[in-house]
Amino acid sequence: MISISGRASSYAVVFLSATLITCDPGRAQSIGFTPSPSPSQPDQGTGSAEPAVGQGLAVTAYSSRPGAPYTIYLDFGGFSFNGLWGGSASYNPGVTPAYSVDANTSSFTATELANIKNIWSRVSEKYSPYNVNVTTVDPAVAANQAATDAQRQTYYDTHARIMHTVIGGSGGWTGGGGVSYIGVTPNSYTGTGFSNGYHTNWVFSGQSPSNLQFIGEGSAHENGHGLNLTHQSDYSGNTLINEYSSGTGTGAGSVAPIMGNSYSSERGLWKIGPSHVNSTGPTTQNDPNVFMSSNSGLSPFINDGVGHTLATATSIPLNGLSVDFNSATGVIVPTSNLPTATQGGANYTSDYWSFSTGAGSISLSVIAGRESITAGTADPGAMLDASLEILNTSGTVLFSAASNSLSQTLLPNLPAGNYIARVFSAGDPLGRNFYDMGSYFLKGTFVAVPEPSAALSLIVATVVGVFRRNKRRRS
Ligand SMILES: [Ca+2]
Ligand SMILES: [Ca+2]
Ligand SMILES: [Zn+2]
Repeated sequence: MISISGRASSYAVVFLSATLITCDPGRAQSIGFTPSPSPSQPDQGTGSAEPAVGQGLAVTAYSSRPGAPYTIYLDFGGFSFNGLWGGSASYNPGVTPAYSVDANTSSFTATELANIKNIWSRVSEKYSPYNVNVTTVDPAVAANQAATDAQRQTYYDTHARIMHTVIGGSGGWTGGGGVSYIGVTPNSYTGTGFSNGYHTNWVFSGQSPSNLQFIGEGSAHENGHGLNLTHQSDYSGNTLINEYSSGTGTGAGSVAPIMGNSYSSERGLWKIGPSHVNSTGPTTQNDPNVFMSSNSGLSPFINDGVGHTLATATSIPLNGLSVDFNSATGVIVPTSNLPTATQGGANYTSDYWSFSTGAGSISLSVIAGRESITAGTADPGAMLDASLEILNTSGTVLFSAASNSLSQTLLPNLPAGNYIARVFSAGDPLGRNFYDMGSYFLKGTFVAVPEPSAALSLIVATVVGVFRRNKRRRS
């Protein structure tokens, strides 16, 4: 657990029709909560002390999967919430200022803009297996429904499959590192929930605005709630030890559940594990399975367009003799759209890439993660423990690199010929019940292939020339 603003930070979570949980590690408490129209809960703090500035600041447009059925809109520009969140007097969000590292919330610095892209990429990676567009583009603007923040809010709530994540402020109005309703994303709210702002959630970046892992993991976490997940917890028998599991801790090789506390682990991952639901004891929660089974239109997992069999291998795109890492990209996902197990590479798709090389030493690397910040370099926040094999065209494995490492490199000396590179998931090799899926790209260099057709032409031309010279001599 890392400390944010001098105290342990965590995410508050609100169950739409059940229980409000105010989450501070070690003293989780539950308070009965009934959503609107019965806002009868004790006031937990009034309004926001944030300055009313910075609303609607323009950010660079980024979209991870344009056209996907689900949208997670990351709103860094500031937002003025209209009314009481969920219709509850306990939740008076008021104005959230724009995301800011410095004291000026009325404009973005170059650092803040770079941080925004970094955070967007981190959240995009978490949702890379899913048909979700993580974007900084306001769908309400695209719909011409953004004359005011109140109109924007109405647009979000009345459209299914949208979440609006406000990233800014310190959250004094509710506490925790972020807050969201559970299971609201697939619905539209035009009846009892109308104007309650169910499609708006918050990540309180002001608590630690330069901690991009906190903000990125937090944004993925809150939207996990919107898509119907509760917390991944640690139990001893039926006794709750940590509501927010921090997995295997920190440092190289560490993993933690996105739906727990993944602020400090090497990887924050989707998990099968004991969840904490209404203090009733552990209930197994299979994160991606819940996503797929409870969000209409989200299934199936995405198809990255790379051949998934030997026979349908995709040619590795090249720049000369080097792999074109900008387009040699893919996403490894579970083979089942309702996955039941994390362990074993066979539970995930493989990507088959074909290439030709001349005789000699080649290099080929699979690098886990996205590369939207610097092409050819992994963005922070990669999820996949990638593995790599080189096969002959009959499918026999010639070389393999499959250590407990996110990225792998092979440097074989190959006879000239055609080969297949297979990228696949290590498949939770340590059996920790974390899904090993996510994006990757390839890098590498091959050896020039001899040009048989050109050489043949040369030979023919030479023979013809010799023949003609001979004829001339005779004549
Ligand atoms: Ca600023
Ligand atoms: Ca690996
Ligand atoms: Zn939470």
